[in-house]
Amino acid sequence: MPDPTPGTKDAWVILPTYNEAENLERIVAAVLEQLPGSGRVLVVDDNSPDGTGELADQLAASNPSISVLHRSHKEGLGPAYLAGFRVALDGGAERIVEMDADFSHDPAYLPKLIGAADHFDLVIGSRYVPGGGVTDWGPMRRFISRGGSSYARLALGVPVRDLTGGFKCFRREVLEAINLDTIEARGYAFQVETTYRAIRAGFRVVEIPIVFKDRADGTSKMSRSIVAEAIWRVPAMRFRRR
Ligand SMILES: Nc1nc2c(ncn2[C@@H]2O[C@H](COP(=O)(O)OP(=O)(O)OP(=O)(O)O)[C@@H](O)[C@H]2O)c(=O)[nH]1
Ligand SMILES: [Mg+2]
Repeated sequence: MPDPTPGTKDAWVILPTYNEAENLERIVAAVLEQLPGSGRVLVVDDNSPDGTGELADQLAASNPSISVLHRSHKEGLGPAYLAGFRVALDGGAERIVEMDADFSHDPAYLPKLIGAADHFDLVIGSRYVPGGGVTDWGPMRRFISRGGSSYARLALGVPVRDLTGGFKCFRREVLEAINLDTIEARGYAFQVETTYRAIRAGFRVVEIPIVFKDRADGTSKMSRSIVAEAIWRVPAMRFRRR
């Protein structure tokens, strides 16, 4: 039977944070504003030196829709999301959203992203389909991002245009099926790997256009090692036995 109202299944938005004190309170509020009453925000903080974790605790103390997962040290986005996925699945989440905490991913897209998961198993907010894009990035960053997505698409032989993006909504069945325990990727490769595994497992994947904005506050955690990891890990995924 179809859902009575689209996009109202229990949705958890996971916000990984490392030194996002300048953004946290505003991003959490902006996310909750876009979610139905049953929606939740889970902040996954890797012991940020700037106090993001304590700030998140304060927000959680005053709002039952907010929870915080504290991890002892910075390990990259992948392990933070994996820990967050497990908490969300244990908590009964039906839809699990990945999203940056730095306003690069506009919370206004959330209803569309989550709503599309009524008809698809994985919804990708995509910079590289018609209507999507990137603002504020210089030519080098654009080149790395576009080149990275094309590289991954060709190496894996899948039709997805934006494989490295991190604004995605999974139905819980996907995360239950793709064996989270064997995902080791930490950076962009993590985004590629979750999408690739979903496709290989036969799930329906769709891209909906988003315009990605450069962060206005706080500092980037993008590094050469994150790019390097993606370069070797992505082709390795294809040859890995399931
Ligand atoms: N928990 C946790 N969060 C992280 C880690 N690395 C990055 N993040 C968060 O993941 C999100 C994306 O990281 P960014 O630093 O914005 O990376 P990016 O979007 O590739 O880089 P910019 O566009 O330059 O901001 C942000 O919310 C970060 O705070 C990490 O090691 N642990
Ligand atoms: Mg960012």
